[in-house]
Amino acid sequence: MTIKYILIICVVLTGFRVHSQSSGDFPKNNVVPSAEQIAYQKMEVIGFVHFGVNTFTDREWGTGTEDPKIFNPSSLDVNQWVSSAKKAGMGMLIITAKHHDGFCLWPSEYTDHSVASSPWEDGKGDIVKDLSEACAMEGIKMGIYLSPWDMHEPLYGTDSYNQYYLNQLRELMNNYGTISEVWMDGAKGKNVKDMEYDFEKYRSTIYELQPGALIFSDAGPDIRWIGNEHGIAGKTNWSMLVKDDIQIGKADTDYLNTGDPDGTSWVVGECDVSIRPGWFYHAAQDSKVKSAAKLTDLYYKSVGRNGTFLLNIPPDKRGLWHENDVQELIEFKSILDETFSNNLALNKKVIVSGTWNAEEKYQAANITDEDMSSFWAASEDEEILVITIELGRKEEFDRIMLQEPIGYGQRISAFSIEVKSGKKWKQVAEGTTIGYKRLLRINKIKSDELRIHLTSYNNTPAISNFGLYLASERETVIKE
Ligand code: FUL
Repeated sequence: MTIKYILIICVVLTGFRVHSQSSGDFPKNNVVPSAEQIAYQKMEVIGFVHFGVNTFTDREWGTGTEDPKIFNPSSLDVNQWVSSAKKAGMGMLIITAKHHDGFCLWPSEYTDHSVASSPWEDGKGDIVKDLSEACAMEGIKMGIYLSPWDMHEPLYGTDSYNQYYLNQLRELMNNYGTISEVWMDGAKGKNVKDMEYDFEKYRSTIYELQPGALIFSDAGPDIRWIGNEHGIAGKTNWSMLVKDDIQIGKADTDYLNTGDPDGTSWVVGECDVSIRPGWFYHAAQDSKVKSAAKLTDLYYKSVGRNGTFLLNIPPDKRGLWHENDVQELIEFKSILDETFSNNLALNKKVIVSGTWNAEEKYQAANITDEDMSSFWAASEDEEILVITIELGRKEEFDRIMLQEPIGYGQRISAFSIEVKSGKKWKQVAEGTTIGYKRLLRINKIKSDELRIHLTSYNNTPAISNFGLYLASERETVIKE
């Protein structure tokens, strides 16, 4: 072979390589989450803290006429909340800095209806500050609930109230370190003065002062209400939404529950629920704390359906999370750990019919490596997508986990799972969306081989992780 031919071959080969590299990266969908939204979803479980004058009046909604002197927790200890939250695996705590009654848990310059007028710490205390310091110490994030509806503030109902709300937002966003989520509750009583909230300005102020914060409301823009207060996402749950037409407080709850496959913005669903019947502490509910098994069931219905689980634990009149609540929380975490600590599919063999651009980076083995940053991507235009997992020996299992690499968008809208039973294949589960995480509960079965069929998607599908587990016996609910 002459030098000339060798050169031509080299050029052609290099050319091919360059071509395959430049087209090598798996393309993203048009609608994808921000880095903050991905980090938020990975937290999975978040704590909510409803605390205020209602704790002392035994009410769920106050009146706005409460005397601040009634706010007097006898042994408030935010470290007890934070350390319990940490033990329960929570990544963030969101506090009701101001609930609908207008009473502020920090000494706001703009009202005397706050802890500054209470006997607690002789009016010199600041619960938001204490909590932000405790969270920073334990390495968990903090979020703020600041109710737009304010029953106490005389300006409410006038345009000047927007400025009052913005002033309080500025205090909270400026003085308490990093705030990771701001909760804008859409609730408002009947026969309340009309009030046009300037949500646009509220949002721009939050982003200006806390650029990494995510804003929650019915309409996002970053996190959306899941449409119920039971902690339950739709079995179909897209993280996309057409949010611009949604009116806070008047949203279509079914729409929020399932999201929208044609949505134009990424707005993750957050599933809020209280560990007790009420959001605030009532001694009469000490015996009605949700059991660890019930909380586990809700984990499957929130995190296991591509949402986050926002669980409220209200401090009591002492200012502590009640022993009953803490006990169930810790047990809940221990059940999850037991169930999910032994992934029977870890590093097991995966067989697929093709890989995107035949690139090693997107190889099938990424599905069973428990690494969320690696994934398998299907080859383009392939019609029938089957992933086979060989366990190498018979294993007993009843829980299945699937994850998509959501940084590339949410793609899959139908899948089914079969298990080899003798010489036959038996379908054990089917579903629609996957997203960040999909958990499936099936009856206990023994097998050494499974098949995942991806049957509908809006773009070439990809799977980040597949897991297989045997549930802790302390889980009582077995089926979807
Ligand atoms: C609702 C409020 O009215 C409840 O009191 C509670 O704060 C819940 C989380 O949101 O809209």
